[in-house]
Amino acid sequence: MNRQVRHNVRGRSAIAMLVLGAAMFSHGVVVRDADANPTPPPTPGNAPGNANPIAGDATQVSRSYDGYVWARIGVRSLRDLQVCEQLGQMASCRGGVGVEVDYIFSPEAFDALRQTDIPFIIVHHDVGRLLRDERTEIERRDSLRGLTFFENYRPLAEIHSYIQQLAADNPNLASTFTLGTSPGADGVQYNLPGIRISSPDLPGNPRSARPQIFFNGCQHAREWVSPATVTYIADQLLEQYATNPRVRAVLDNVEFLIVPVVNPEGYVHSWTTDRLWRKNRRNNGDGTRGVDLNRNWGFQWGLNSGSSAATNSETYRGTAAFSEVETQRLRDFITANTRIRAHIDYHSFSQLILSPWGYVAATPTDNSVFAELNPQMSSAIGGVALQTYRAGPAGATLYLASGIAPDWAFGSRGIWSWTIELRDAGQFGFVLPPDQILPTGRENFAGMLVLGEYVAQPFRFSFPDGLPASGQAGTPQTIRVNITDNNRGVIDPATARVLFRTSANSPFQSAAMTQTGPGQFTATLPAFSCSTNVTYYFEAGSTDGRLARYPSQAARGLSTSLLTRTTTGSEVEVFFDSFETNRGWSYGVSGDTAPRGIWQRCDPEPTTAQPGDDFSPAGTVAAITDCRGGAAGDGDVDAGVTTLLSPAIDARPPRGYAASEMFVRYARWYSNDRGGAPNADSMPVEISGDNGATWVQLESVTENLNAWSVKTFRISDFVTPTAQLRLRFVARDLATGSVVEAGVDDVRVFALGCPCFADFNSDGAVDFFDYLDFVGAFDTEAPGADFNADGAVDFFDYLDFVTAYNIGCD
Ligand code: 0X9
Ligand code: ZN
Repeated sequence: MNRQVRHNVRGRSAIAMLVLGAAMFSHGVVVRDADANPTPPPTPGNAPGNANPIAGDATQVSRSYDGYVWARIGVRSLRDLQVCEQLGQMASCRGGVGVEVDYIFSPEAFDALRQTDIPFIIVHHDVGRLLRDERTEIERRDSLRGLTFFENYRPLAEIHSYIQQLAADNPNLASTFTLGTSPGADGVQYNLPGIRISSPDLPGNPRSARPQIFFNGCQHAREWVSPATVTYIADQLLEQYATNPRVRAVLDNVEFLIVPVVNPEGYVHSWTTDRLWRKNRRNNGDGTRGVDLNRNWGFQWGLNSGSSAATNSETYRGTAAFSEVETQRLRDFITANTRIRAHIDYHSFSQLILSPWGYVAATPTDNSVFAELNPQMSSAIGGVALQTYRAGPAGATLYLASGIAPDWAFGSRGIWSWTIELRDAGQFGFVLPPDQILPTGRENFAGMLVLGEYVAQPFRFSFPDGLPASGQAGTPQTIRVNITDNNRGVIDPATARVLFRTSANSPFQSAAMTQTGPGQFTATLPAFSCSTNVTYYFEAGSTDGRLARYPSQAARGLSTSLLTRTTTGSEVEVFFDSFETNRGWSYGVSGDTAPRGIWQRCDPEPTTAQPGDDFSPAGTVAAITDCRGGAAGDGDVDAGVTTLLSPAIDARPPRGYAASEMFVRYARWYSNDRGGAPNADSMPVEISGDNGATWVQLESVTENLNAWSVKTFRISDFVTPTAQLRLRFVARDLATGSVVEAGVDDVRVFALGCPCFADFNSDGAVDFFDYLDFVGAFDTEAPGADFNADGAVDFFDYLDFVTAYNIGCD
């Protein structure tokens, strides 16, 4: 039905299309190639002018989208998606249930959509008009005097001659190369030229040894800003080499390989015939055309989640991995150039930076480079014209797509590889006005420079224990750092250091790292006072004077390029019981069913299942399920449960620590693997915030350490830390014949936070009510008014309180 509808529309607007076609020819937008090259298709290797747009397919007419509606669908269900797939053509980089997806509908299909209850908004009422307006604007710009290359969209031949010219103008820095040719379905041999850019040889640093970065544009024909952007990047690398020290430093250490159009036949088709064409032009032999090149790569190729086996689909993956000449040429090129370390495949639209994986909603096992660079590229791009480019793993951030270029590059070749979706965020989509080419190019030049600087730098950093997000007040913190060669890096160990500061206005201070082995260092952050926010980064220099940093853009003032660490207070104890005295625990409660092995407070005698000593360093007593020794099964829990129940504990944050987190910690012993029916039982440990009315499980102990083990829990993860907190340990022998021995010692409740004594009423805020409360306490000489804790309530308490109050707390 869909096809039928489209056919009718095509028939109805044939005249309009002829007019449009004639207009195109007479204005010379497309025809320039054909004029220059009117007869047979050019031969392989003949880069510019190789695109004869109308050769080989006499039946082509420009496809009209007159009256077609571009709508943004709120896809609520798979059913909504199926209906839209039936009726329209996806015009979106986003897809899936629960998100907005753009579709283009013929007038008839749009009527049908309106009959459904599927929610949508109209983005453009008449796509045909949008495309005509675009064409008019391109032609108007073409007729302007003094228009620069990047102020207009350019047909294939112009892009190719432009990179030829760039190379010719910059012979020391640039040369062209080709991936070979790709025979078009239209009979034209399309060349796949690219440009190679790097500084001339330097002493000890020949071009031929530098790591390479590969950029390609235009896997998808209609995404015109993509080839424009990568051509702009080539242009600006050459343009800025002499004046921009960052560009020069990158070109001194990296070689760029840039191929603007990897789907040339599709690109030409989008100029001459169907502006919204996506795939290549493969004749599928069933009346349909085109394979989606970005579903044809040989890594996780062929998954139905993320590609289609249907030839008429926009994401048709082809008959086999690398079935298409275009992807074969790319594969062979990447495989042959073993120095390629990084790659970006530029697309439009949606403003996204997408790292692997695309075929699954997961990150690779080693995601470190992507985790470091994604946010830095995003903020570098955002810093140029305040455009948001969200960054993340492709499958999880956007939608699943299998057989895509970056998955193959990273998964099969270990190349750090991204998809970047360029402008815009959905207003014009693929039909991005030409005045946005330059801004898109500029912001993406800044983004790719982050990658260039990363590949150029002499070292990579890694952290075997991870990076701390917090540290304790008053205690220096040591971090293990591994520094390995990234690009000809020979480390000068004296230069390895950590830099830190505690306020954005103060300069960074630094501390030298200590070398502990080859490529192994430790960095130590000094002690900070409670609640200090520390920002820091790492740096190391090579013997040839180059610096590497982690995060790599740390010195460039990007907010995403500094590590942060908060400083927490030390533990402030509010309850501690080592069981040396009787603090009111219940050793067995009513309702318990075990006849033997009941909890006791005692100095335990050893068995193979029971400790011979308590846990406390000083002291001898613990809570134990029957302290008697002997054989393993002597005095163990038998035939039921026995409960150790705490008294009510005041677990509220202490005065001055209202904003703290409260924790409970205990040492416990558990053994259930020493006799018959081993591992058949478990010991629930539960917590109550309401004096035992209701209980929440902290843990269910099954590990048979046959040793004391210390456990810590944040109370608020389970219950509110109230004045009536209770704990219970339920030792059970439910399986017949198993040996169960349990013990508990050194139960502690403590606060972790930064003291805030000015918060006199302990409501978590320092405000005028604290002042009133203090003055009230002071006037009545209440004990709390002894603010400096010197035993007397006097004027010095008042002064100290006012000082603390004026400083306030974070
Ligand atoms: O679908 C694609 O190939 C890319 N989007 S586009 O609209 N330019 O065609 C995105 C591929 C990124 N990878 C995943 N989404 N998994
Ligand atoms: Zn694309």
